Amino acid sequence: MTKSHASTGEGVAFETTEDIETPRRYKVLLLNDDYTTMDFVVDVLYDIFRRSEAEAVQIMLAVHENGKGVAGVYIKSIAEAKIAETHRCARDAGFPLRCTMETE
Ligand code: TYC
Repeated sequence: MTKSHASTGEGVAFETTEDIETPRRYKVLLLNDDYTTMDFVVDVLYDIFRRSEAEAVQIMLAVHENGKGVAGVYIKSIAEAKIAETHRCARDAGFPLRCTMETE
């Protein structure tokens, strides 16, 4: 049987903790507009951003009042996918709903 890396000190597999970085996180911001219905925004928050119904209503109202609000916080690839899905759903439904992302 060959010696394990742990016993020989060879290799780097068990010494990597110092160069593993925590992935940067991104806030996905929902933007207000005058045309998208409140119900549609609540559905997006529920279906795409996995918010509870109560949270979805609260976030939608905050965006309606303040112009923008955080739908969720994710690593980059997930944030991009959720934005793309939101824009596709909104376009398919004929609404101008937009979202953006920024670093947390
Ligand atoms: N302002 C919209 C209305 O009065 C509702 C709305 C809320 C639209 C949030 C977009 O991100 C949004 N129908």
